[in-house]
Amino acid sequence: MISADKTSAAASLSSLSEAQKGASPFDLRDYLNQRQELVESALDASIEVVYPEKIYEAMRYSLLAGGKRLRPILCLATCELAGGTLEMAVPTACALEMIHTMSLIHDDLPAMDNDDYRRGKLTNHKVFGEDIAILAGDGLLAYAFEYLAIHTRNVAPDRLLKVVARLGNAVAATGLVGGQVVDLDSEGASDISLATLNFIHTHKTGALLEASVVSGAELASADSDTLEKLTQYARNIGLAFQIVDDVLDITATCEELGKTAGKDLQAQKATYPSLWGIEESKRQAQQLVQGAKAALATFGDRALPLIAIADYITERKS
Ligand code: GRG
Repeated sequence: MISADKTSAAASLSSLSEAQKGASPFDLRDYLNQRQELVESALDASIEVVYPEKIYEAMRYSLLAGGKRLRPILCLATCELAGGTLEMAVPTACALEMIHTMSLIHDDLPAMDNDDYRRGKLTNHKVFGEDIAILAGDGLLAYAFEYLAIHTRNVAPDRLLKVVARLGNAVAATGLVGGQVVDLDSEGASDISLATLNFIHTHKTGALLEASVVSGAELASADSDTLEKLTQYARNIGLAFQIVDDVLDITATCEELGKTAGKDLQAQKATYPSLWGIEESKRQAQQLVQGAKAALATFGDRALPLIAIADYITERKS
């Protein structure tokens, strides 16, 4: 797994084209709006409310509660970069958001982070109760795999199988679950090392972001060189994303975040700002983003959406 220090050393923009440096206009806002609309309508159509209504309503409540839709958008972007179509990647994009949403539902439970708000709304267990919230998470996780297996079209079966395995690996003890376990173990400890902090976040946050980036290209039957470069990009933005998340927990308001701000300090959690301070954390995030962009140098203008998304990660306010 990548460390912030190693990646920042690798950051070099010298080989980027003028367009990649930002000389050619790319309207990220317009791009994100269009992609978010596509993802919202695909997610809305993905789950019907049938008997027993309560569980489908709980699943839809969190799945359709907004959010930046970063993971599905990354998956769609890399599928296009690798020569695939949006249609090929939409079911996997939806599955990624289902998995992400289930992890948020479980993360917010009293047994975990015990949060009342998420995406500007009451958390799932506050509305439906803990029992149903656990089941809504389980339902979304299982349905994600069924959904992409049934609805994916025009993708080579061996590539689709690889995507299924990659998503499973990102969720399991090798990914989100493992990261969450070490995070829970580290709560209240004052001597968390950078290596442990990096382990937590490369697993809790980085694993699903990496799966989002790489699976899109995999669906388009990308070659191993492309997959390797996208993996480098993903690891850099994954860590940058978490560093920014930690900074925002200190500097942003509850309204901006749509969830309780200042939770890390309150829970005495080790974070990047607690190890490095806010300014150094921002500098490290910036360097990781430069490293992410450098990994895309050979793709030319095809990489413009991914480059703009990398910049957005450090500039975001929520
Ligand atoms: C996956 C089986 C399984 C269990 C879950 C609870 C848990 C195990 C893991 C925690 C994972 C977690 C909540 C990681 C935090 C990731 C993160 C930075 C979330 C915020 O992502 P954004 O900013 O949120 O993309 P939006 O709301 O915009 O989608």
